[in-house]
Amino acid sequence: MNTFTIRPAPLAATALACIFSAGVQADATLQAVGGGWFSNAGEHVAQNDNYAVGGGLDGYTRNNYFLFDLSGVSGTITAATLRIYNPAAPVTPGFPFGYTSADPSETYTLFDIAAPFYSVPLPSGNYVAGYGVGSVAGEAIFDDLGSGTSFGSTTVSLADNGRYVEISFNSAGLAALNAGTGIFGVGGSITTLDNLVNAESLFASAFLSTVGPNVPLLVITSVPEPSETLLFLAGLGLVGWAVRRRRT
Ligand SMILES: [Ca+2]
Ligand SMILES: [Ca+2]
Repeated sequence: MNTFTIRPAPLAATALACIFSAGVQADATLQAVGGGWFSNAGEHVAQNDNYAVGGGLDGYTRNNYFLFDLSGVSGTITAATLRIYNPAAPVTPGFPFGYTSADPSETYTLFDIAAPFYSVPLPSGNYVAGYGVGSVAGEAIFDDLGSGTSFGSTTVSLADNGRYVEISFNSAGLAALNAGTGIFGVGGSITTLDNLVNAESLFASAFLSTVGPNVPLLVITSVPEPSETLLFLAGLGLVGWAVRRRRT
């Protein structure tokens, strides 16, 4: 009986499988390099990196955005999750924070940015210029952030205060990420607002500059391009050929 004999062929196949799986998949976590809101009145304050979204007691509605630098990402992105921190405390006592709504839950949806409004960093170090109340260009950006192709959505509630809200990118979102180079932007909107002047908001009191270690993240999984995989397999083939030659 040789039941416990380890045969070389399966062993080699297992080793190759381990090398191959380690070679084809990689995870990367990108920190947001920008973020903020545009109001339905077209306002965006360049230096304000508060990324609150939804309806406010001031009667304005805000859509938000996040920017990530994809320049260090290679291969094809097969999965991506946006993780956005939602505060459990106000930045100033008495201010709204986190999830604020009379409704038990709201829906937060990610959207494409059809007309990119961000660019290389401005002299201020910011990627986005300011727009005043009544700006037609700012209103168009607000609309863009909350309409068009959806990249994914999630249901949020009071239970999300003090934690990351996570949204998985759908196939359209993944396609956009893979088409993106350099700075990539994604818009966000609460798509379950009523028509009343009240607070139905998320991420209130959340500022990129103050969330510190809880900075919004884009967690991605990628695999090498087919050409990279072919090179990798070609490399394995050469190793196998060399091993065989040494045995002969
Ligand atoms: Ca859009
Ligand atoms: Ca609502």
